[in-house]
Amino acid sequence: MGKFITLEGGEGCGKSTQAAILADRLESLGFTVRRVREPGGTRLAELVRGLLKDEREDPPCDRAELLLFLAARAQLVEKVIHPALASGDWVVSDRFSDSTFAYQGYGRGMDLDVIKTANAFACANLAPDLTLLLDVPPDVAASRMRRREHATQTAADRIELAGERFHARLREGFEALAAAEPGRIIKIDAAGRPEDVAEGIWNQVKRFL
Ligand code: T5A
Repeated sequence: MGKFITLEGGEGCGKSTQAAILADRLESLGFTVRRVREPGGTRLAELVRGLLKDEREDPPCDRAELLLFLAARAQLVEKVIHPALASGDWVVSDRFSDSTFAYQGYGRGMDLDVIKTANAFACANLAPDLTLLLDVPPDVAASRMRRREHATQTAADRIELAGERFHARLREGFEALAAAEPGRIIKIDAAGRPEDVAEGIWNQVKRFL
């Protein structure tokens, strides 16, 4: 089996940037790497992603939101992640189950035990070998998001607009998840330059080589 690495954190913490750097570095060492994002990564899951991020006229209620994230995950695990790991490839995922606990559990206030059971079913009990939790102070994340919105002329999506208190609960949620599983979830200071953050990540990943 290959290794399954996930990157987690709040909005604008730099996951996508770091997922790309990590995948490139692993590939340069000869590993075959499948890079995916959640929600997304298959045609069906990308369609669900569009609904989750952008549906404003009939936004999903909390239970529907949870089930849509899990439906997208089930499809990604079945069609992409499991086959890749089984053939010995590495998988680097931009978000996975911990986001559901943080956003739908701590953020929306849904029952964590319900999420645990439903999530285990959705991903057939697959858990990452290593999760890198990118931590940035909220003001740094907010200014990165503003800069990106300005540069790409895009607007914040439905979840990004959930409000300051929601995002503060997420951060607490991720902290609690990391404290509960210190062997798997490693917190990385992600406020610095991309190359410094990448080095912190690499120091954790290289023990799996
Ligand atoms: N969600 C997801 C749930 O609610 N439940 C779930 O179960 C799951 C799986 C996904 C949304 O869905 C939610 C969470 C999200 O709200 P998304 O668009 O994938 O939506 O959102 P994010 O995952 O938050 O991804 P983002 O692209 O918004 O943020 P990233 O990937 O963390 O950040 P990144 O790398 O794109 O960087 C943001 C900006 O900062 C710059 C980048 O160039 C970019 O412009 N940057 C830095 N600038 C300075 N220093 C650094 N070190 C920098 N690193 C990046």
